[in-house]
Amino acid sequence: MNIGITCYPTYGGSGIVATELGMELAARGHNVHFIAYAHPIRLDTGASGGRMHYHEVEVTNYPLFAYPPYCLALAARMADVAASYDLDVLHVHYAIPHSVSALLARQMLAKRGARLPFVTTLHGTDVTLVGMELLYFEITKFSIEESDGVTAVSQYLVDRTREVLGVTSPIRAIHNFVNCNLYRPAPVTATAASHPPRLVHISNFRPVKRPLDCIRVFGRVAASHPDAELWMVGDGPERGPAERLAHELGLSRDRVKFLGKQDHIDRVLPQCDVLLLPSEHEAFGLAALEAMACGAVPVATRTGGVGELVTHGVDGYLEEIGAVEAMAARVNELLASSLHRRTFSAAARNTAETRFCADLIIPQYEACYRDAIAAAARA
Ligand code: GMT
Repeated sequence: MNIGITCYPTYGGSGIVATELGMELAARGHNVHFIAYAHPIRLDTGASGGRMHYHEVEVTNYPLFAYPPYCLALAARMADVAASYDLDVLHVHYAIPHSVSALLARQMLAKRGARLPFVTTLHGTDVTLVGMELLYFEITKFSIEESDGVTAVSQYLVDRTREVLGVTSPIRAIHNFVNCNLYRPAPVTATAASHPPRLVHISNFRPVKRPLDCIRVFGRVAASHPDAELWMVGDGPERGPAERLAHELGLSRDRVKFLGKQDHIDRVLPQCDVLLLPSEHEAFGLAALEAMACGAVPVATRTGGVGELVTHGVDGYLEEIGAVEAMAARVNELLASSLHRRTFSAAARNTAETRFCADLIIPQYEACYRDAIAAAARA
C-alpha cells in the first residue's frame, strides 16, 4: 500500500507511535509518506530501502494573517502528496487538527474523481482535554465521525470518546506497540549489579504527567536506599518546578539527574530498574510499555488505559493518583529484594513481548487500512 501519515513531529507519545508505525510499515514493504511541519524526531528515512518519504508542510505567512493557516497548508499538502504518490490511504494521528485537514483533502480529491480514505487515531488528550473544549467539541466529533476508520489506543479511550464526544460510529482499540528487538533488557552481564538502583521518569513534563510526584516519591525512597538515583528524562513546563522541589528536599544533582530530551530511549531504559508514571490521565502509557520491554518495572497510577497494560502485583504496580507514600512503598519493595525485582522485571518483559510487540499490533493497522479502502470504494 501507499500510506500517508500525519502527526505532531516533536516529542510526544502520538508522534512517536506514528513514526514507529511508519517505520514498521515500511519494513513490511509499504511505501510510507510522512506529511508534517517538521521531520519527526525518531524518523530514520534512510533505514527503509527508499520506502519512507518526508514531505514538509510549509506555511506561507502574510501580513494580514494574525495566525498562519497551518490546517489549510496541511490539507493542500495532503491532497498534493496523495495525487502525486497515488496514496491508498491517509492515517492521521491526534484528531485536532489533523482529521479536519484530512477531511478537506479528501473532499478536494473527490472533486477530481480520486479517492483518499483517511483513518484517524485518537491518542488521549485530543479527546480528554482539547476535544472537550467548547470551541473544538463539535468539529472534533464531526471529523472523527467523517473518518473512514477510527482507532483509539485503548479500550478506555474508545469508551471515553463515546461518553464525552457522543461518537457513535465504530472505533477500534489498537493498543500502543513496541519494537521488542530494539527495546530489550540489558545483557545479563551488564545488569543490576553494575549500576546503582535506578528510577526513571520519561514524559513531556506537562502538569498531567505530575512529574513533581516523582520527586516526592524519590524523596521517600532516597533515605532507605542511599545509593539510589532518579533519572528525569524529557522537558516541559514542570521541569523547573521539579528541579526546585528536588533542591528543597535536599536531593543532590548526583542523585536526581535531569537529562532533558533524549533521542534514544531504547538505550536509557535498559539501565533502569523502575519507571515512575504518576500521571493524572493516561490513555495508554507508552513510556510504561517501552520500560517494560526493557525489563524496568512500572510503578504507575490507576488511570485511563494503564490497567490494560500493567497488571497490579504481577508486572508492575498501580496506585491512586497522588498516592506518593504508596508508590514509594512499592519502589522500596522492589529495591529491597533483587529476587522480587527480577520476577517483576521478567513478567514486565513477558507482557511487552506477548501482547504489545510490533509484530502483533501492526497487522491490526493494516487490516484497518484495508477496511477503510474497501468501504470508501463501496461508497
Ligand atoms: O502524553 C503524552 O506523552 C503525549 C500524548 C500525545 O498525544 O502525544 O500521549 C498520548 O498518546 C500516547 C501514545 O498513544 C499514549 O500512550 C499516552 O497515554 C497519551 N497521553 C495521555 O493520554 C495523557
